[in-house]
Amino acid sequence: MRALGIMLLVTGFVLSASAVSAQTGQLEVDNAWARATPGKSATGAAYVTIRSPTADKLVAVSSPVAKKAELHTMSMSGMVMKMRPIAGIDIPAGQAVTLQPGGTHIMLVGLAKPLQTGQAFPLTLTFEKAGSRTVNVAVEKIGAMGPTPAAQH
Ligand SMILES: [Cu+2]
Repeated sequence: MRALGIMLLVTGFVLSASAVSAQTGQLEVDNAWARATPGKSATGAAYVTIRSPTADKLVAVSSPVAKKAELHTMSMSGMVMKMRPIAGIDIPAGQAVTLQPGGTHIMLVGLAKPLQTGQAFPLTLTFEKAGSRTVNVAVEKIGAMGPTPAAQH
C-alpha cells in the first residue's frame, strides 16, 4: 500500500446518499474493483459497494488470486496512515456501504501474480445472514480512486 497521500484523510465507511437503486429485497454487491499492483507487490486492495434491505454483516472474504483476503480499516495515527484487520463490517439496513481507498477495504494478501489493469477476478464475500456472494472484480490502473464509469451499472 504505497501511494497513500493526503487524499486518504477520509476514513471509515462512506454511506452513499445515492443508494436509491431498485429494492430487490436482497443483499447486493456491486461496483467491485481493485487497483493494479506494481511489480512484485504481493498485496492488493479491492473495493465494493454493498446494499442490503435488512441489517447484515460482512464476515469473510476470499479470492482465488490471493492466499487470503482480509477486511481492513484505515485511520490516521498522527501523520501516518495505519491499516488494521477487522472481524467484520456492519451493513445497515437500506444504506449503501462503500469500501474505497483510504477507508475500509478488502486486503488481498499473498497474490499469486500482480493484478493488471483490465483484468478481472472473482471475489467471494460471506455475510452473516445473506450467505455468500461472488462478484467479478475489475482491475483499474494503479492509483485509481474508483471504478471506470463503463464498469458501473
Ligand atoms: Cu489493508
